[in-house]
Amino acid sequence: DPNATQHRTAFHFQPEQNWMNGQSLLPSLALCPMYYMGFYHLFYQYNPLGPTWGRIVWGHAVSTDLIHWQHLEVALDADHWYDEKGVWSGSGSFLEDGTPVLIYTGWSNTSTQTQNMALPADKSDPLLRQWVKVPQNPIAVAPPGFSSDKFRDPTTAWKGPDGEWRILVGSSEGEDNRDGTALLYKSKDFSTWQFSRPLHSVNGTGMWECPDFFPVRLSGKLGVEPSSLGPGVKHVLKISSEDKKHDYYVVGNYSIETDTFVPDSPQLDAGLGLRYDYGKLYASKTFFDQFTSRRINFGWINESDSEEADVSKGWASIMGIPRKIWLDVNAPTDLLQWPVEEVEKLRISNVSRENFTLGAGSVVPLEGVIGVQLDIEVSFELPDMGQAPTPTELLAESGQSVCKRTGAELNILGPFGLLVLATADLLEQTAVYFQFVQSKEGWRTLFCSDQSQSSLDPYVDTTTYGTYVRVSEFDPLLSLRILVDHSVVESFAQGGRAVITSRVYPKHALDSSARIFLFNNGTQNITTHHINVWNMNGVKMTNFN
Ligand code: DQQ
Repeated sequence: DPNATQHRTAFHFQPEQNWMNGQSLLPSLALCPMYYMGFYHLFYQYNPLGPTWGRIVWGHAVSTDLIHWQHLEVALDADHWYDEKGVWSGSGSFLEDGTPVLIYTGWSNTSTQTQNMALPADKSDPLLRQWVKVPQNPIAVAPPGFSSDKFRDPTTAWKGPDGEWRILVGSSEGEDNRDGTALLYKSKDFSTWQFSRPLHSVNGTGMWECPDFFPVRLSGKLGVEPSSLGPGVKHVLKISSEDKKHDYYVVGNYSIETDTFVPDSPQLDAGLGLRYDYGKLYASKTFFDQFTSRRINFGWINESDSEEADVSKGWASIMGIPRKIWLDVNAPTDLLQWPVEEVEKLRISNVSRENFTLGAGSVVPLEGVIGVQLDIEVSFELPDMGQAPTPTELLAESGQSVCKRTGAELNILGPFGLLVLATADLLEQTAVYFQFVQSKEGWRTLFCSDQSQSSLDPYVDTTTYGTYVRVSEFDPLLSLRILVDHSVVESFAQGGRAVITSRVYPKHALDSSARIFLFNNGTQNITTHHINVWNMNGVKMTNFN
C-alpha cells in the first residue's frame, strides 16, 4: 500500500504497529497521593505478532492529557491456562484504599471464557507497568445454563450501601442463545464473586460484548463516580452488539435494593437503544476522570479497507478522540458527546469566515486551508421551511437509508455542508452534511457522512452513514464539529447530539493536496453563520523509558 504512511493518524491513538481492538481503561489515580503523577492509562486489545486479530494481549499506554500517549510494555500476557489463547476485554476499578484492580476475560486453553483478576505488582509505580494475576483465578466461569463461549468483558465495579461490589459480564441466553444479556456478579471482598442474576436482557439481540454501566447526573456536564446513586442520577447501560457491530445505550433507573434496571425508552431500536456513533465505533468504555470530574468515553475504530491492505500497512485500527459524555437535559433519553477539550491544544493556524451565502447549487472552496489534520467548526442558519413545497413522499425510512439513497445530490432543502479530504478537481471528497426531509411527524433533519467518493481506490468500504438529529425550535443554528486526521473523519452535529465516524483512504487527497469546500446542493440559498478551521499538530507517540 503506497499510501500506508499517509493513512496513519497523527493525533488519534495507535500502537506503533500491528492489530488493536476493544479496550479497557483506568483513569489517573487521584484518590491515593502516591499516584499523584496524573497518568491516564489505556489498556487495549493487542496482537503483538501482526496486523490481524489473533492471540490477544493487553497493550498499555499512558498519557497526562488523553492526547499525547507513551507506549509501555504489554500489561497482561496470555500466560496462564485460563487466558492462554488470549487476554480479552475487561475493565479497571479502584478499591476503597485507591488500589487499582483489573478484571478481564481470559480465553482458556480449552476455548472457554473465564473472568480473571490482576493487581499491580508495585502500587507506588505511577506507570503501573507490572501486573500480577491473582492465585484464585478464574474468579468466575459461565454460570449453569449459559454458554462458556458467550461470557465475557466485565465492567468497572461499583459498590452498594450494603457493602457489596458488583460487576456485569456480557452474555446471551434463551433457547437459541439469541437474547443479549448483562449478567450481574456480586462480591463482599472483591475476591470471591457470585452470579446474582441478569441485570437486563433484550430478546433476539444476540451476544452483548463490552457492557458498560455507569451513573450520569440529571443535569450539568459533570460526571460522577461509579458507585453514585440517588435521585440526582440516572444510569446508562451500553452494550456492543456482536450482531450489528455497533455500540448502543439506554438511559434508565437502577435500583440497588432490587438490583434491577428499567430503561426509560425500552422501545428504542428493538430495545437496543441509541447509538453513540452512526458510523464506526465499537467496544467503547467510559471512565470517571476524578481530576476533572468528567465521564469520558473512549472507543475503538476499525479499518474500512481490506485485510490485505492492513497486512501491507502493518497496522490496523485506531482509537477515537476521547469524548466527554453527559445527559441531554432537553432530551433525557439521550447523551451528549464532545471531544475532550485537550485536543484543542493541538490547534495551530486558523482560518475563519463569517456570514456568507451559499447559493443554490454551489460548491465553494475554502481558501487558505489545506491539509489532512484539521479541527473544523461550522454553523448554518436554518433555512426557511415555509418556502419548501409540500413533498409528495412521506419518509418512514431510517436516517442511514435516506442518506444512502439520496447521497449528497440535489434536493429541495439541502443537502448542504462540507467536503473534506477533497482534491481540487473534486474527484475525491468526503461529504459531511445536513438535509431536511418530510416524515409523518413533519420536517426532520438528516445528518450524513457520504464516503462514496472518498477514494479512487476501489477496494475500500465506502458505505454512507447517516442518522436523524434532533433540532429544536429554539436552536438558532445547525452546527458541525469535524476532526479530520488522515484516514478518519469524526463529525459531531448539534453540539454532540449525533456523531458519525468514518474511515477514508484517499489516493490523491493526501497532505497538501487535500482541500475543504462548502456546498449547497439544495434549491434554496443557505447562510453560513461562521466557519473556523484549524490545522492540527500531530502527536509523537513515544516509548517510555
Ligand atoms: N473482542 C474481544 C472480546 C470482546 C471483543 C476479544 C470486542 O473480549 O468481546 O479480542 O471487540
